[in-house]
Amino acid sequence: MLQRSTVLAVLLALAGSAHASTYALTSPGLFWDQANAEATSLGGHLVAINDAAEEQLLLDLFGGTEPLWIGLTDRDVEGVFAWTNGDPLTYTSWAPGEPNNDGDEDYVNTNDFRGPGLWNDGHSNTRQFRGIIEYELVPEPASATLLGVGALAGLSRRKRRA
Ligand SMILES: [Ca+2]
Ligand SMILES: [Ca+2]
Ligand SMILES: [Ca+2]
Repeated sequence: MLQRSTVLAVLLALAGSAHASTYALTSPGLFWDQANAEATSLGGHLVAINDAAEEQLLLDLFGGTEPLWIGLTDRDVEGVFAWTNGDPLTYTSWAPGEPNNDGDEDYVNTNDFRGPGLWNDGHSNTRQFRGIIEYELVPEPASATLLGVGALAGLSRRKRRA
């Protein structure tokens, strides 16, 4: 069930938004893999922060003090950080000295202790946070539906004429 705060966050995201995404938080106390799985199971993904404006929006929504998992990892190729949704890495906000891969850290959280919106690579299996879920609103299917309805209407007209 959606929490009231989650609903509010989504409404705020919609109200403010040049971004075609809405956001929510996962359950508390999850390893990165668990947060990733929960986000996916809910039809979203751990957030891909594509620019400074999106980072600021997340700070406005969720604050800057609670460490939160984001969808960035270098678990596939060490040192090559990639968003789980496949977006290109166009923006980063690493805390000073990060990513440092200290003891093989592959999973990224924002709101590192060094400051709001600053990222750190950490271990999935020792740190438990909530994660930020991004739901991307894709306008194309709606347009496609309208086009489809139009095409069907045209088809039925042709059928009637035939
Ligand atoms: Ca995004
Ligand atoms: Ca790493
Ligand atoms: Ca680190």
